[in-house]
This record gives sequence, C-alpha cells and structure tokens, in this order.
Amino acid sequence: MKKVYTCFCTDVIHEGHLNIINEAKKYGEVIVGVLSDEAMIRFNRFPTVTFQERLEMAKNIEGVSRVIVQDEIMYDKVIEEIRPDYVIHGNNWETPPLLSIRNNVASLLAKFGGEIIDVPYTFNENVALIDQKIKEKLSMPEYRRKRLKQLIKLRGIVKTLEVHSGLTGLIAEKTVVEHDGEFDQFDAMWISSLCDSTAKGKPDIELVDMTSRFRTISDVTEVTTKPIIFDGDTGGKTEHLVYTVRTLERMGVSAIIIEDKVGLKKNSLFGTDVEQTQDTIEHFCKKISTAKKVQLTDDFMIIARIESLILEKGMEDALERARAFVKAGADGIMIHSRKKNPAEILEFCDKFRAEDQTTPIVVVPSSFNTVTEAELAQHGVNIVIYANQLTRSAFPAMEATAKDILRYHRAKEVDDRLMPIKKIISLIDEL
Ligand code: SPV
Ligand code: MG
Repeated sequence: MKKVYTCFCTDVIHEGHLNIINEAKKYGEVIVGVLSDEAMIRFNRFPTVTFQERLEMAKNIEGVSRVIVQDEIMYDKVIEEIRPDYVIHGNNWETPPLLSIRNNVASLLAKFGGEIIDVPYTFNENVALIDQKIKEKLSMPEYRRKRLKQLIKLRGIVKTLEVHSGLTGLIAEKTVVEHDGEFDQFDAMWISSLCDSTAKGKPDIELVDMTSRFRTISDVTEVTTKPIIFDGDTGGKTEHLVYTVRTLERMGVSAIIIEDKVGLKKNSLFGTDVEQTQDTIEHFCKKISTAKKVQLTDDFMIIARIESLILEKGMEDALERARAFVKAGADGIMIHSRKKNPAEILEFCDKFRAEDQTTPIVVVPSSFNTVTEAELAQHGVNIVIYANQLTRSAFPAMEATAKDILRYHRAKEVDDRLMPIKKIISLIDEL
C-alpha cells in the first residue's frame, strides 16, 4: 500500500484537517506527523494543549493509520524515515513564507519519485473563529504570564524585542522570517523604560510614572499574545514596588527586571559619564525578598539586574551581587555592559554558570551587538533582549520623511519609501 504523509501544526482538529485526511485516504495509508512544541513555537504559535494531547487528537482521527513526531519544520528527517509516496498539504503553502517548506518537500520527494498533493485550503468563518479563540486564550493573563518560564525550558534562547505601543507589539507578534531554510520569530516582548520614555519625548529617569507604563502594557496586551518582560528601572521605593508586582501579575506580565541603582536613575548606556549610584547589596536584597513575598503566582519572575560592569566596579563585585541576589530570591540575573566587545559579559556568564547552572541569565546586547544568539546560548544565556532597535530605526526614518516634505513642499518625493495604507491596515486584526 502507498504511504501518504501530512504534518499537523495545530491545537484543534477542524474541518480543514479532516478534509486533508479524507483526501489522503484516497491515495493510501495515512501517516500524520505532529509538530513538536519546540518546532511549533518557532514556526507558528505557542501550543495551548500539550504535545501528548496533540498526538492523541491525531491518533483519534478515523482513517489515520500511524502518528509520528515531526520535530523540525523542514521535512528532511521524516521523509528520510518514512519515504512517503505522497505528501499532502493545504495549498496555502504555495505562497511565501510557507513556499520554502513546499520547496523543501518537493526536492526531498524528487530523489525517489514521491509526489506532492495540494488540496484547496479550507478557510471559512468557522475556521477563522477557531483561530481567533486560540489567540484569545493565549492572550489571557493566566496563560500569557506563565509562558516565559515555559519558553526558557523549551527555547535554546528566548528572543525578546522591545515594544512600546500596540503597533510595535504587532511587529513583535507577527514578524516571521524564513532564512536559510529556517523559520524564526520573536518569543517575548520587552517594555523598555528607555523606549517607553522616548516615545513620550521624555528622558529615561523614571519620570514616566507607573500608571503611564501600565497603560503602555495594556495597549500591547490588547493586540498581542506573547509574554512580556517589564523594565522596572530601580523598582522605585520598596513600598511602591510591592504594588507594582501585584499589578503586573494581574495584567499577565511574566517578569519584572529591577536594577541595583538608587537615587536619580539614568540610562545605563551613559555609564560613568553621568552620576549614578549603585544600591548596597543588603538594601537591594531586601527589596528583592520583599517583592518576592507579595507575589501571588508561581509564574511571575523577579529578575535582578546588576550594574557593576556599567559602573566599572569589576567582575568580582558583579559575581558577589549575583550570588546575593539569587539567595535573596531573584528568579534570574540580568548582567549589563556598555562595552563594544562582549568579552566581559561572556566572562561573567561563564563564571556565574560555573557556580549556578539553573538561574536564568538575561543580556541586552545593544553595545556588544556583534555577539550572536548561538554564542550567548553557549555561554549559558537564557534570554536575549533587543532593547531599543525598533525605536532607533523608526526615528531616523520619520525624521527623514519630515525633512523631505519640508524640502519639496509636498509628499510625492517620499512616497516610494512609504508602506501602502492597505498594507498597514492589514497588520491590524479586525473582529
Ligand atoms: C531599556 O531598554 O530601557 C534598558 C536597557 O534598560 S538599556 O537602555 O541598555 O539600559
Ligand atoms: Mg531601562
């Protein structure tokens, strides 16, 4: 009997999937591959049901003879393993970005004369509603909040992009690329104090108050599903921080990062060019432990940010602080540097990992931007934050457009570099 293979990347079996199975049956024995959690997160969205449940769902479909695990988006391994006569898929893979998967399958099948069967993709109100319900579930605070911890376990490194509005949230949520045969997308979002302040035309000195920062979070949560890491600056007064933690948990935020500085906070990238005062170990530990005590869920993380390298206090000071902050209850350590070279960051990571193999490490490679995610992961980093690149790319683009309109007394000259209105509208979901 001929073998027909199809891969499922779904939390819900709907009529579209059943249609594929019914078509597949006409050609032979039907084998379904279920995409692993890791591959699904990279390619599509975070699963709302467990991998085991997805396997069971596929097994229970009438006419499916065998279910296997597909742990990569590309089909090389499964095709090698089962050598199917046919691979069947909805014809939505005839256009990018899915087209690269179809091309991958076509070239693999060509080696032994296998064939692709494209079936018309089922898209109707019912299917759209199912899709919308999954997104709604993912955006709920109780689901969103715990996802950062889940991602740290599932992802080699959690890729986090700065967002400061609904629109930038949508970019972090929806941008998927296919590059060199691999799909990728951001895992999480960073509500940067620098960019949240900059978007409001204000300096990054804890001037934009928490009520306003919460409003930014709310704008982002309205239109996204990915987990959020909040830049809590110094955390403010401990008596205030406890309220902030409660509010963030309630909003479905996954983590707050607080830095060990006191007094008027300035942006770390100024380093020692401006006056900045580091907190004492004792005082900051008390802040951490008090904040940990008020936390209500197990999902939320309080991450301690160490400014010793920024303030040129040395590696030993950074490590001593890391030990103390973890002991005080910190769920993670963020180590920062403004050097162009990642050497001191990597040295810290190696030394910290030699003593502590489990506490998550967070880094923000704004200055040391030559380092790759793979290198960071090799040195034990769990979360990488691209903290300000969206803002820094948007600002010069907007400024150049404003200048050209003034220069030419009309908008014609800038038109070529503008996104068509239709396209920007298509980014926004309608109910
Ligand atoms: C931010 O994005 O606001 C940060 C990171 O705190 S940095 O600007 O590098 O200090
Ligand atoms: Mg900040």
